[in-house]
Amino acid sequence: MSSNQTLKTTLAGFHLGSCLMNASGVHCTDENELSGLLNANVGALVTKSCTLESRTGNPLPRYANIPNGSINSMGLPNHGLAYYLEFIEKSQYLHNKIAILSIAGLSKKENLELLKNADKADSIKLIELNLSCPNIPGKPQTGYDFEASEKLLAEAFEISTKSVGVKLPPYFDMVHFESMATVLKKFPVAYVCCVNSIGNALWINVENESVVIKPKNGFGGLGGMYIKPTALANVRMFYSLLDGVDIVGCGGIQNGQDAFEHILCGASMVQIGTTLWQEGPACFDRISNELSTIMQQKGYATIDEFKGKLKSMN
Ligand code: RRO
Repeated sequence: MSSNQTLKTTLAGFHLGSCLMNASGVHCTDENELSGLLNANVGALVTKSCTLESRTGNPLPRYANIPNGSINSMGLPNHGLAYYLEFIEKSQYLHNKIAILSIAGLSKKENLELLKNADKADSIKLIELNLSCPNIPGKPQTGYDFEASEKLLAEAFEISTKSVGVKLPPYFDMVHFESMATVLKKFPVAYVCCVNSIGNALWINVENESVVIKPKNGFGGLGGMYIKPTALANVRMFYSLLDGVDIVGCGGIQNGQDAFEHILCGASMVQIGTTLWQEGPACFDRISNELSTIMQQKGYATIDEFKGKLKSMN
């Protein structure tokens, strides 16, 4: 990295050394993976979304790499809240990075219980409430139900004294962007992460005329290159609609240019999912270098100089 380019950012008031981090679900389910992120070139890390008790998740194979992307139906496999609380407690004074706890209860009641328990842990500074898991058979994505989202957030912000951000599903309709923004404006959300995988996609292996993952007859969350334009649109819309709320961009970031585009749309931080799965934590060095080079070529010393500054044509 060139010495006068910096990828420093702030997220929910926390000053971070880099605007890159993992996307929840990738390289963050067990302690080994999480430790790998503590040692990686990231400004923050987020745990696998957790439930109160551990879960084995959906049957294998439940993740497949596809050309320039991924499809998954993991089904929320995780070690349970206590495991992630313990990891964050142990690592809180290490490595100068913030560790974000991601939670994804299977009901409002479970989400509130997760928040109540996390509230007792001093080491927890920031929580990502996942409103968008697409892979639990029979459970809709909360973020597509605006009334349910509002009810959950009302009680969540009543219970929690922590900073709480939300991870949203992708939206595809202007009315839906506005409906969710109207809900979010009622609460002191610490940040908004756009987007989770595009739910219930289907990838086909033509050679054997088969789906490529086992759960849900092959339906799963799509990640990678295919979702970048949708992710950018979501980042841009929520950046515009939610004045002053930090946006975290996630979706289709394979290289420094993709990260640059997310920041140009308004992201303060970017999460890497599919690329991290495929390359491991070394991807953060590569993408940091590529982003710094683009910034240098364009004469930007900090990300704040271009964050949100996407130009319109009129
Ligand atoms: O575990 C999963 O199946 C999963 C989750 Br919780 C999520 O939020 N997003 C995703 O693509 N997979």
